[in-house]
Amino acid sequence: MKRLVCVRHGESEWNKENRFTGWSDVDLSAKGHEEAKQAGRTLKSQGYTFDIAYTSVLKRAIHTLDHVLDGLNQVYLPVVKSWKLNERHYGALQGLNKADTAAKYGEKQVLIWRRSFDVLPPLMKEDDPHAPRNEAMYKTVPADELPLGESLKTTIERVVPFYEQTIKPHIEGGENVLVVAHGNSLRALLKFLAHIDDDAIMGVNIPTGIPLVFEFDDDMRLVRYFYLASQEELNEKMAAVANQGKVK
Ligand code: DG2
Repeated sequence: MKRLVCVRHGESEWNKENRFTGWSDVDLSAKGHEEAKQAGRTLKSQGYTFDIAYTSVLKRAIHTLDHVLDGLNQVYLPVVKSWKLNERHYGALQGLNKADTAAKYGEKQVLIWRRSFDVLPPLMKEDDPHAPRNEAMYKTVPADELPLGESLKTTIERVVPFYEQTIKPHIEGGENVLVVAHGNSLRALLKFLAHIDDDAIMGVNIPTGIPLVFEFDDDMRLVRYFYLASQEELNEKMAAVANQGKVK
């Protein structure tokens, strides 16, 4: 049996403040650090070990991975960081409070922006200092590859090729792979791996800090996937994510 384990980073400062985050490079909240440490303890207690880890270039994911590897006593592991695993770019919505945005534009519009398959958010301006093309951390990436806003569809278009070309060969080769990423970059991967259709993916919310395990047969067909948490905890954490787009 071949295996991939994914973890969404722990709660970030902007998750806590209920702000659209996307590629804004905010750190974990105190609760997020604890969630990340707990993810490491859960994996350790259930006997998981890894051969290689992948994460985004955003610090909330990197710091989560650090805690998880520490908990596993596997800080020595090779780690690959790629912008291809970054959160979906939330365009001009980045920084706005989700509940305030729902009060202004309506919960239905916010749900479309957050969860529709192919609707782009309002785009960031090219000369915005926070546009990835103007930020030092992306200076090695050609500007025309860097987004000003992404839908789930366009997020899939960069996450899935990265998975297929870079991550999957390691799983096929029998290595245990860990990916620490984001709510929507992981929804992109989950949609692809589990063949979730464009409508059903709208109802999928990924909780922070809970390991999500994918098991494949020898031909890399998905056999099953499951979270390492009780149904009660999952329901509570998934509902909390879903409710972030409601008027408070
Ligand atoms: C959240 C996800 O990303 O937001 O960008 O605001 O996983 O990096 O915290 P993450 C953001 P929603 O799509 O759930 O609103």
